[in-house]
Amino acid sequence: MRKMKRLLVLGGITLASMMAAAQNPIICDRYTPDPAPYVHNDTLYLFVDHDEDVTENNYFTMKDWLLYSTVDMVNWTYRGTPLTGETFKAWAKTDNDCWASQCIERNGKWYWYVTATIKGEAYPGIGVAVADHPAGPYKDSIKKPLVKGWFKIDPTVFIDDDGQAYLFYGNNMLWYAKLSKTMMAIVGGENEVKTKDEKAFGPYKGYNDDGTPKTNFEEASWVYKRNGKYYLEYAAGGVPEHWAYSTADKITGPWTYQGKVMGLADNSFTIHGGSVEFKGHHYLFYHNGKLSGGGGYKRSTCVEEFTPNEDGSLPFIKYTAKGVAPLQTLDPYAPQEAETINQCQGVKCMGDYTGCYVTNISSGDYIKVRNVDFGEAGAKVFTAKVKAEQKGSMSVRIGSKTGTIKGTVSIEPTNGEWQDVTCELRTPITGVCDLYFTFSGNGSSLFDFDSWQFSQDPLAIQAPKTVNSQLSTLNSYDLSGRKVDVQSKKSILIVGGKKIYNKEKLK
Ligand code: FUB
Repeated sequence: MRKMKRLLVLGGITLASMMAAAQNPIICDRYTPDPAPYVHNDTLYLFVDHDEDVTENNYFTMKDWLLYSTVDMVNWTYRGTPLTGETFKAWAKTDNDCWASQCIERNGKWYWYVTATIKGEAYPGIGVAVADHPAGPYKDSIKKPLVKGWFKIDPTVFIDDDGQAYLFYGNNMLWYAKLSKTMMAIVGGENEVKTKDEKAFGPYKGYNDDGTPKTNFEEASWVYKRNGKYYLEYAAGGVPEHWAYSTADKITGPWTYQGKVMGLADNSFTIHGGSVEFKGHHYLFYHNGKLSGGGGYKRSTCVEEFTPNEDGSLPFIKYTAKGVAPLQTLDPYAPQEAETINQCQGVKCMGDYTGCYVTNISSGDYIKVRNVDFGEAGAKVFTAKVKAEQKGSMSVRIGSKTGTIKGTVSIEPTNGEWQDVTCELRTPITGVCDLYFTFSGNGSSLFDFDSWQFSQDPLAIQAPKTVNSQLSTLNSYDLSGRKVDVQSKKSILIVGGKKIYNKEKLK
């Protein structure tokens, strides 16, 4: 990893500018396969698996599941690693095989269905962990798999209009089962969907070793309903996989094959994801192997926007490096999490539901935040909340990672405390632009970075100041859907000696 970081820095402007233009993959600090998006209120949560960045990589190395979120589709906030193999230690192998998953909210509880390998066996099972917040903490309350057996992987969960929830899962074979109201038990047994039915899943290609025809349906099922029609998207065509879909008038089928939605994933023999509607736009999430150093076992989430055809059918969606357009601007005068990132180089996000931050910052690394609206009057002061063991600095640039430096905060060791450091900008930043934070110092692990904020008030300038040692946490929401901070129940950034409470207190 360190070596890769050095190469990227030495790669110079050409590589940097090429990377800056690309928006896919959308998560830059880790490999994030098998995306499962979920829309709740004004936020899109992205539940993903995690391919480890290991040198010997001739099979999947997957130890945990991650969560990111966005409100604008271009800046993604790391929300922690809420599940690991250990979460399911009662029945699953804990050190690997944390495979595809999907999470759903019901009556204020979050149910995250995962694939893991049964302890002491070679075959998989599907478990569920439950939490009060999307970022956790999650518990495996039933301490056993919901279903287990060969080919039982890749759960997709769906709640129909009558309140009945369903789980679909399978590789080459496909099953569905009703879930109980608790969402933590199967009721009425498992039902097999005949994947060899060409009318339902499309023509097969080739034969298995035992002479039986291969199925076009491969794995990664993704079920939803739109305008009264049921959609089943899935990885198809054997390996390498492409993305296809079938539809039905009833959730129990019969399914009718509709065709390809996306071609073979770039630099990955698998494809996995699903489509969602968010703020009036339709998005298809999928993975490829295009993040630096990536490949078939180091896959990353990407997203494309599409418009369903008038008859409800899905268009063929081409994958792009460009990705999607922002849905809204980001407010630099409100406290923002450092781990809200559009693109980055070298850094890593850490933390959990109590708060996250950016770490592993080396000289030459950068973070890009896209589509930031500074307004006409413009920003005059920059404040960052950091924790440092050595000297370093962070510069604010506009437009590119080598763009004009607008201001630089000097960072001194902070004795293990979080500190606000401020600087006056050389000239005000105005209008809507892409913001870059670039980091300098001697070597690696320069400092940790929790949050940032701009001010239009020159009086906001102050000497470095120790602040609440608690990490700032992203808003969650109360029962009426208003945003609140889960931990401190309020914003904790202090600017110009004044506390800024821009988040409402939890009632
Ligand atoms: O990520 C591990 C496995 O690869 C998933 O469960 C499959 O869908 C494929 O993406």
